[in-house]
This record gives sequence, structure tokens and C-alpha cells, in this order.
Amino acid sequence: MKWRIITLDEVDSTNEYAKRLIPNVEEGTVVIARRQSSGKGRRGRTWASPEGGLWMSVVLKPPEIDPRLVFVGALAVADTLEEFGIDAWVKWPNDVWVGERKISGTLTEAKIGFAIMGIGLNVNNDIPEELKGYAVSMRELLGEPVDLESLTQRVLSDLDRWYGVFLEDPLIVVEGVKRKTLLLGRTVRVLREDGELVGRAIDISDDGSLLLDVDGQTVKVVYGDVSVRINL
Ligand code: BT5
Repeated sequence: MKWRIITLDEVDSTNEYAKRLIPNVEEGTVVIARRQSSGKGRRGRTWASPEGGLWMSVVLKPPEIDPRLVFVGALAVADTLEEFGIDAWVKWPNDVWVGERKISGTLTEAKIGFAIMGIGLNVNNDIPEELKGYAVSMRELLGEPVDLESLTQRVLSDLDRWYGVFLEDPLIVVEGVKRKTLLLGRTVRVLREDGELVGRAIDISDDGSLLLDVDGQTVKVVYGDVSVRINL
């Protein structure tokens, strides 16, 4: 992929900015902002985006909108972190964690055949007071700041590789998530709009759903607005 990077000082949300470019935008356009004033998580949640982090959105045009695409961003970030000596794991469906703290979240949105993949990664930024204990940054883990420019290039190259894998065979992406997650075999609590579900995570199915064993019954949790809670 030939990435074309647009760098902004401040924006509401790089995902919103990228969506405003559609349809007059080419695949491979990347929007990066130093700060976001209204960084978004899923379902209207807020994503804290102070200066020093990596806040970016990548415009893709996959042949079809496939929910398994959301894993591509998380796998790329997990690989990049590993290259920096940080042992990270993917929390289905869209987060990257280090131990019991969240370091990265992705938000993939679809708009008329385009997919906007937003990636937020705490790099050198401070963690806001209200997220202390829940979130962590690379700087905190490594004990020194990271060169944001080269880190961004690494994430983009890992993303390029995982997107290529996805285009060739999305099942390999699902395999990647299975390898990189700590959920399987553990008891998890899934929070859905219609309530809560507690069970043992047994597998991730070929279509990317999380399979839970709930009192001996297999329950399929499809990607959507689910939050998974786990005690490591
Ligand atoms: C996500 O949502 O994890 C998706 C985050 C995507 C952010 C990127 S940044 C570039 C692009 N532009 C955007 O506007 N968004 C994308 P969700 O699974 O809903 O998690 C949101 C929750 O994570 C919040 O409710 C907080 O608890 C927590 N959180 C917020 N900011 C955080 C941060 N900087 N680091 C770790 N956790 C955070």
C-alpha cells in the first residue's frame, strides 16, 4: 500500500475527518492528528487523545465490508508493540492490552464501500487522571519516550502486512487473533445492550465471533457493541 499521510495539529476526530473526505479520497490515505478534541470510542464513548499519542485513521477500500477487518488494526498494533519489546495481547474485538491495562483501541467504521480504520495508541501522552490504573502508555512501560514518527511508520507497515493477509485470507487474521488473545479458556463477562453474559471463552469462530460456554451451552457473541471483562 502506498500511504499518503495528512498531518493535522488538532481535529475533532481523525475518523470524522477521514469520513468527510469520502468519496473523494483514495485508499491508503492516512489522517494523523497531534490532538483530538472529540476522540471517539464505540457507541459515543470518549477516547482521550492528548498530545504525544498516535491518533490516526486509515482509509481502506476492501472488496466487501467484512467484520473481521476490525482485527487487522489490533493485530498490527500488537506486532508493533512486540517490536518495541512490549508483550501485548488482543482483547477481542478491538483493543490491545498489556497485562491488565489498555494501551490501544481501534474503531472501524464503514461508509459507502470505504472502511475507516481508526487507531489510538498511547505512546508518549499522559494518561488522564480518570483512566489511571486502567490505561497505560508505551513511555510508561519503556521508561522513556518513543520517537513518534518512526513508531507511526512501524504501525503502518504492520498494518500493510496484516491488511494484505486479510485480503488474501481473512481466516488467517482470525488465527492471528486466536494466537494473540488471552481470553480463550478463561471466564469472561460480556456486556451487551440486552444485558450481561458470563461464560468461559472457548473459541473464536471462522467468522470472527467469540464463542462462550455458558452453563454447557455454546453461545455465539457477534462483533458489535460488546465489552469483555476478564480478570487475568
Ligand atoms: C475504543 O473504543 O477503544 C476505540 C478507540 C479508537 C480511538 C481512535 S483514535 C483515532 C481515531 N479517531 C477517533 O476519534 N477514534 C479513533 P471503546 O472500546 O468504546 O473504548 C472506549 C473506552 O476506552 C472509554 O470509555 C475509556 O474507558 C477507555 N479510554 C478512553 N481513552 C483511552 C485511552 N487514551 N487509552 C486507554 N483507554 C482509553
